[in-house]
Amino acid sequence: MNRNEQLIMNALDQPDFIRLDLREEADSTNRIAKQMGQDGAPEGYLVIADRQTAGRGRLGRSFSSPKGTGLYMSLLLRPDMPASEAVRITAAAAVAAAEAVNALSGADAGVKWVNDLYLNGRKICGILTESVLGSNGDKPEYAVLGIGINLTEPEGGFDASIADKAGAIWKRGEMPDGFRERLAAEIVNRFLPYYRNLFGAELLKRYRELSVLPGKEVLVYRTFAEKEEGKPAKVLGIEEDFGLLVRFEDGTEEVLSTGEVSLKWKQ
Ligand code: BT5
Repeated sequence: MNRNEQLIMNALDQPDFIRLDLREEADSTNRIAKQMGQDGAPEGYLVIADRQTAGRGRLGRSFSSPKGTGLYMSLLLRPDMPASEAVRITAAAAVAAAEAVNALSGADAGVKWVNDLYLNGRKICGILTESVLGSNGDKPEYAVLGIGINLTEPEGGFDASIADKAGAIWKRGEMPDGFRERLAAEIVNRFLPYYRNLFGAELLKRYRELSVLPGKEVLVYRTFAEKEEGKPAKVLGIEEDFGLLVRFEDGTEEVLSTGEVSLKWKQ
């Protein structure tokens, strides 16, 4: 075991649950973990890469993953629940990641529905849960939870395409040694109890407490087409199924569900 592996394993509450695979480079840690799921690996396989050459976001978008400045990790899960409830895994990861970031850095990161963390108005983390259906019914055969976090700003800044929205936990040069490894372990430590109780009240409560959107004005996009004009709405809250309750300008209310809309948060 190298030093970084040791740092992570030593910081885990349940090291026996995790099979750690640390890599210098990956195309996408989610792709690797999905392959492991396909090959029959048990729940708990965790792959972390120092950089990704083809980091993925939702809906074919990409996640910028430069070397040495971020935490890019994917955890293989075999959840015992309907695939339609996969949003709960994303929610559990968002809460766990926000709690871990804040506990270890003293920051005040919040959750932007449904799968992002924001700090000082900038996106510092994106989460991508991919579940693959089995042959029998609605239960996923496996799911992969992918988390990407910007620890520091890359040398020369973020890619031009995300420079106006991306942020990082630390200013360059201020990140403590071993932070990436401690953060990875802390996220897993905090995620597992929520994961084992995805329908419990605590997850919903913490998700609501950490959410930054309630009370805010947003623009709702339904098609993801570049030219679509967002429809202004006010966020009223988070529903029990993790849908987002909004009120449009004409007074109609609607619960938005993940995957169907994207939002622009007007600050
Ligand atoms: C996400 O998608 O934010 C989910 C990202 C998940 C990344 C992790 S890294 C480990 C694992 N392996 C993978 O291949 N993926 C997962 P979405 O909500 O669709 O947001 C994508 C959008 O965020 C892009 O279109 C950009 O606008 C923006 N973006 C891309 N890279 C970013 C970064 N490093 N920081 C902040 N914003 C970024």
